[in-house]
Amino acid sequence: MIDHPTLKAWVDEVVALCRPESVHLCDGSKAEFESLAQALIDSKTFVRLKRPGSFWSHSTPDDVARVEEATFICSLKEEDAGPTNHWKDPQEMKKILTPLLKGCMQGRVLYVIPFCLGPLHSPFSRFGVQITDSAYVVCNMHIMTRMGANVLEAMKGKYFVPCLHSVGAPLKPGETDVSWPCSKKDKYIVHFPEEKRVISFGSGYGGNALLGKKSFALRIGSVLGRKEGWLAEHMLIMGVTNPEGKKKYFAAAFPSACGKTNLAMLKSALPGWKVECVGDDIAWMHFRQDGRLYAVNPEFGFFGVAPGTSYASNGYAMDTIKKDTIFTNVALTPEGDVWWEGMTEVPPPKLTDWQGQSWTPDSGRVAAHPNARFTAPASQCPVIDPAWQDPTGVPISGIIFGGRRADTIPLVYESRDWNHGVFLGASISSETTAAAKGVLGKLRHDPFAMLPFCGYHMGDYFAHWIQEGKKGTAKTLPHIFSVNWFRKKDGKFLWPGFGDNIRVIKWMFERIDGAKEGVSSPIGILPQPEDIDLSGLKIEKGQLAEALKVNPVEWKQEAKTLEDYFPLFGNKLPPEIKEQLAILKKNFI
Ligand code: SAT
Ligand code: MN
Repeated sequence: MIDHPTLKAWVDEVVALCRPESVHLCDGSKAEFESLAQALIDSKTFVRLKRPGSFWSHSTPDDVARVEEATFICSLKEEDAGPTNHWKDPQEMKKILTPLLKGCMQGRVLYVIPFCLGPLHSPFSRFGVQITDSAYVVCNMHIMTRMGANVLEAMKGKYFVPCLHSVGAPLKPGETDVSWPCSKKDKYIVHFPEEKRVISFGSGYGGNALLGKKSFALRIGSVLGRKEGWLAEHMLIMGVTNPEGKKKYFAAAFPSACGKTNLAMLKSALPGWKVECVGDDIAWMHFRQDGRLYAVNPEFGFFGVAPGTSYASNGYAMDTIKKDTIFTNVALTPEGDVWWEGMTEVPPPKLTDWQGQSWTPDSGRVAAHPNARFTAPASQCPVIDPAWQDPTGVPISGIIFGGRRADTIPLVYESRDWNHGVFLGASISSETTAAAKGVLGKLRHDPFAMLPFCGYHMGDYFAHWIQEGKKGTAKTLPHIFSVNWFRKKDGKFLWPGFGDNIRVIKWMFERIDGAKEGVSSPIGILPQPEDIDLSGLKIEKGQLAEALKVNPVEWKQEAKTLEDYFPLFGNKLPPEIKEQLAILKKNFI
């Protein structure tokens, strides 16, 4: 049945351990999706929406986000996981996982999903196979990855990354299933970087269960990238065209739920400027012989944060999700449509909330979970870039690093060179969001927005970035920028954000072209305030200057915070980063 000896052997092994009732090899067809969706309607996991091909589902309250405390990098040596990851000896971890996996799929179907990250015949793409006992996961994987019969065919004789997933909720004979099966007790998201394997147990939530995404494309991907000489990054990819028709591509790293999807599909507030989307979450990037960096999006869909998404904030996302979309943990309207906070100014008078309870605006609680998600095909995005599936990738002219910071970090500045840019990436801090379980709004260091996603020692990761930069020249390397859309004064945002961010991107575009001078400052190159195009924008006088301000008191503190943080990486901290930190400190004496 499975014409791939290694795959067949692995499936047999998992069947013997997990004891499913049956095995289903996914072909990726529309008919398959439809029949699984029907089964999910029958088990009350899905409710069919009036949007064509779309479904509503809601999880249990304990399975709504990534579980960072239960995420492990089980490298052979502890020091290879580094100080930012949870580590356990692989053999020890297997001793924990094997009893949990034993019989864990009883009464369930074991689905085999062959998938490809990246365009099917690209030299940069990689194969994986996910085994899962969740039809909900299969439906999401249909949207998020290239998967099924043609992938299995292309995978013949080739290597694949085995990704094993179970919701960890075996069914006893005769027991009826719950609408959101998951383990109440044990959750483990485990990566074995040397074996290049993933085992995820106990959760059905996207980031924990769609293993092509964070687990493979980032955690295992970053390990592969280091070994093979490329970069797996938590970055959106977007194409920007100016009024003269000149186009440049940018990659931008922001922590989860900080507006990557909105930036990737930005609707320009400046006439004549256009943004097109290659990807909204992950970039796999390679330097080519020409010394330029090229990016592919390993994914095939968007798993975006729903709350806050509206025709005002991201009309293209709203159009993307008009059909063939799975909604998880949003609210349901009596007409069979969806709603979430921020979608409309006035909420509907009556809803079913994300926990399945009836809701009215005076209920005193949110209708949608703050980390509610939509899963939608990238091809449905009205501004999907024509080159989004180009097997060679798109050439990156600018890299952007950002976080959610109420103070200190100016709206935009540029690094002096590549190594300084790597320092900017390494220095990102951001307020925590609902994308991960835990406290909200707490400032934490999140280097390169990769804190939860780097599959190896973060100090080695910084060194890998420095090393990769040697493949280009000052002429061919992308310019590196830092942005902060979230700076506040007196509790109010200083910058309007969303479609107006094109004004900042325009400055970057012109900097790359050598058309704008820039002002040298102790932290890097700032725009002259008149170089940010404010035409047509109602903004209070002095507000831009405030957003761009470098406050020495705040920066002394920032330098001190970084000085306290970087020793975490011990002798793996590259001298280039130490040098950049010393320059920053010196500039503020
Ligand atoms: O849930 S995901 O991990 O896919 C989203 C995110 O946290 O970036
Ligand atoms: Mn993400």
